[in-house]
Amino acid sequence: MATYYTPKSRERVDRYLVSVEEYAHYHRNGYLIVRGLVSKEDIAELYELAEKTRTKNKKPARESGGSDPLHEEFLDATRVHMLSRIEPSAERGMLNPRILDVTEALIGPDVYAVQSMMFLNPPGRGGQGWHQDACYIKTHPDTLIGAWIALEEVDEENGCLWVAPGSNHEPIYPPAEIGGGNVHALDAFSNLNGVQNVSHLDDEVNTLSKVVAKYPPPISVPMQPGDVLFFHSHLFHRSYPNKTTDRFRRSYVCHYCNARSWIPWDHDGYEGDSGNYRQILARGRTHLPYAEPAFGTEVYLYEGDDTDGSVSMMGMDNGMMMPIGQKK
Ligand SMILES: O=C(O)CCC(=O)C(=O)O
Repeated sequence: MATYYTPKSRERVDRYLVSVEEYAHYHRNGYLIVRGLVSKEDIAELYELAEKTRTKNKKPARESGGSDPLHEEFLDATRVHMLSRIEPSAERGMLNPRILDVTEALIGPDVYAVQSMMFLNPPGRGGQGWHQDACYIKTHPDTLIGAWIALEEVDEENGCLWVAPGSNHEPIYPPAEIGGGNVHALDAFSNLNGVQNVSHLDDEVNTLSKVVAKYPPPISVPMQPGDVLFFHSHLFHRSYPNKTTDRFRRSYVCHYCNARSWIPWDHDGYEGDSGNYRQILARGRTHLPYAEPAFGTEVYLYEGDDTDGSVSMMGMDNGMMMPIGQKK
């Protein structure tokens, strides 16, 4: 007998409900901005963490990073990865229920929280050239989504994000330098050619800029604290260095995927086929390995019986589809 699975999230008074228009906008354009999604209190907690991180990470020694365009950025601690594994407030930020409400609708119902990055971007620093996130974090099936949370006002001056609307419909372009990298079904394409210098700030050397040029002009995404930009992992996006002399650009960026995807990535070192056991199950349920929140942040998992109120559709001899309910 079949087993049905129709998870329903637990109700909360502050639950964010995604509209049909928002869903369609995300899938059509590859991004969705939800204004004021994260409360002032929750932003204040993340801002405080950004400040703690910034003051702790001042001036590490510089070494040559070879050809990696992100190397200097890490040395200068303009961004710090995976604080969610060591800081309770970073875990709470990554598992923010209202952010998960949106990811549940866009890529769920089952959701893994995969990665967190704290961006500090002091004056003159930061920025990342055109790239697609699924090039860095592969998921099978391909379900990765980013959530970019503004911790303060961000605009073109201090280095907000830019997106190329509609470019989410492109495949992932294989980085030539690493022989293709994390690209799905590369051999199944006739003309998916390698690209150079992905993430490089200079469009002359970052050849993904040629793909971006096929689309209408990219748009900047100015945001206020608490606004969240959700973006598809195939979407071409970038940021510029902070051009101001007196402002930071603090933001918290997290990645999620459907919790039925394999994830050959665990950030701390690839250890084989699957890093799923390091990914936190944040919504729904999964048949795959998963981690629980290390600091006890509450997550709203599916607790029902698989057969609860489930209905499937079955084709009938007369050509109609008929709803049927069946217990296992
Ligand atoms: O915030 C930034 O400057 C870049 C972030 C980004 O591109 C990403 O998270 O994929």
